[in-house]
Amino acid sequence: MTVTEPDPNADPADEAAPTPRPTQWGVDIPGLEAADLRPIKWQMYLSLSGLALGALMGLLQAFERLDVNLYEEVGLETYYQGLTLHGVALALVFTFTFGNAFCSVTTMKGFNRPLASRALSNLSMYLAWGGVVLAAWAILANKATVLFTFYAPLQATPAFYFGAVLLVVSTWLVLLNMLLTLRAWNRDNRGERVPLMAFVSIMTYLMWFIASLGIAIEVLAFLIPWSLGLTTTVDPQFTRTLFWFSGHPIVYFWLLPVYVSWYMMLPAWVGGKLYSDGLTRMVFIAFLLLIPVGVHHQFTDPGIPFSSKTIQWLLTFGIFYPSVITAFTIFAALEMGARKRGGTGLIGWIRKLPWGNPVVSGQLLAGLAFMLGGVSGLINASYTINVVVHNTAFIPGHFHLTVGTAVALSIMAISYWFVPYLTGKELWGRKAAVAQGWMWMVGVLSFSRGLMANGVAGQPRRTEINSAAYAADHNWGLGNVMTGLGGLLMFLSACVFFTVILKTIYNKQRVTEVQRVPHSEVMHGPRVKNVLLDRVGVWAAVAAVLIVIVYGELVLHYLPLNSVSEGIVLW
Ligand code: HAS
Ligand code: CU
Repeated sequence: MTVTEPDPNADPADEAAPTPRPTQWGVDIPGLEAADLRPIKWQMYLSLSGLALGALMGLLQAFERLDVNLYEEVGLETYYQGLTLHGVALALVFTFTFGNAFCSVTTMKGFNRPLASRALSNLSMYLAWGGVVLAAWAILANKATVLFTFYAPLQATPAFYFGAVLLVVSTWLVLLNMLLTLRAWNRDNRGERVPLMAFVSIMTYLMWFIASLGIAIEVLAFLIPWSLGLTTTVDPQFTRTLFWFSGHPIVYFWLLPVYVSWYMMLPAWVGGKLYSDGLTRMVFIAFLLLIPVGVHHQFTDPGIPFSSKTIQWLLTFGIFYPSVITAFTIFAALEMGARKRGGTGLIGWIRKLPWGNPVVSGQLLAGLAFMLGGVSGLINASYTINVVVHNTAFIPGHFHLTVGTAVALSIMAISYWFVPYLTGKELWGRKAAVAQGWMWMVGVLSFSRGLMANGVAGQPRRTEINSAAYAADHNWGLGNVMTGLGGLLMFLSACVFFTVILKTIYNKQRVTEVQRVPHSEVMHGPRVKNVLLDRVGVWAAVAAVLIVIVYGELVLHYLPLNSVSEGIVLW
């Protein structure tokens, strides 16, 4: 199998130039070899392992809402140990390593060349696996039941924090590799606009790199020395503030790889076009600039000045905006594609979208769920209404529509293209894959509705409800059943997903044609004069200045530190 797309760097005079060395099944990036894809494939396998473990814990949580407690049966000590596994496996492992794999490929496709350093790709993959094994051991040994936010003064064993560090460093190495590739590409293509697909991938990782510095300082300067016993006390409020500095943009680090797919691939899959090159760049730049909004997770925290809460509350409404542009852009692309396929009417065209393609239908459903996720995000972000929903079941209701569906269901749908791309195996069970997306969607609508209703009725989040003495005084029965049954359906959907994926990986039938990274056509742009939009370094500098202003104000009000808390172990 050889690559059929012309190599733009090839000398046109040299007709006989050999096509780039093919991989074992042939992919569409010139010069790419199987060894370049191997670390990417193993990042993806780690991601899927995270999803599997997280989904299993989700099943136990769904049963808990139905008053069936299975934790001891599977060898876990407590509900909270299961919840920690669930959060870490899904929010940190599944998402990060998918991004590492997927954005590496989209960067290569954008630049039409392999990443600059195969060694860095390999190192990133080994660090990710090493970190996850360390942290998983700590949690499974019940030495780190600190939930995915690991708030001090809950204190985990050092292995947990070291594992988290390695996983984060793996993402930094992916960025480094992207930047080296950008530099090499710039050298060969002086004066040209940075290809959009590469640009949005790099912006995703640049945003995350800057955002991750909060957690890096929290863990390296405070939590690790404290859990090693080198220091005895920490300031829980300050470490929490560092956590949320990264903890808000982390949700965009989960989301933006999916946005890369929605912008750069979905239009191609449905036969539409991406509306504007410049607007797309601006959306990703906005996510980079509006990093400092983490205090919207701390509206009810004491010790954070009202001024900081107000500034970050306003900026939170700013960060809502690029997602509204995204909704507009994606709808435009979908409508264009559907009308070309004969779709008519104000909304009747929706039926003409390629619903039979699991890669598309899963992402469409994920997008629909995200509209509800976005609305509930606005509810959370509204300073005064936050008091009603904060720390209630409403919040997991919100984030299972966002990360739990917009992101997770999109990743599952993308996998139906990506796993065949990485393995050269034909997708097994298309119809089952389509059904899987619908099962998830129906499941999450019931699941999140149950949580949100109960949250408004005062049900706390992160609580083993069936053993709470006060539960009997509340009218939470229906909500719990909706949550429990919805969660069960989501688990069954995950089972179908893994059946399809495993059958694909072990499929004897290889793909028969060159595997392509879908690439949207753009209606408007890029224009030569908009070159400022490509300046990765300039935007990083502007983002840094904004962060210093916004968090500088907070830190100046906050200091001196109040390090009074020794570590506690509640489990
Ligand atoms: Fe959030 C808490 C506010 C987005 C995740 N959020 C959380 C937590 C998580 C989370 C995990 O202001 C809990 C953390 C914890 O453990 O404590 N969130 C927002 C706002 C947005 C938002 C304003 N959240 C997300 C995303 C997440 C995520 C994205 C994960 C990926 N969130 C909050 C606040 C809190 C919070 C407060 C703290 C609450 C508290 O008190 O603790 C916005 O970014 C949302 C913008 C979204 C939109 C929707 C656009 C719609 C699109 C779909 C287009 C349709 C398509 C399909 C493609 C404006 C783009 C069409 C299909 C057809 C068939 C036609
Ligand atoms: Cu947030």
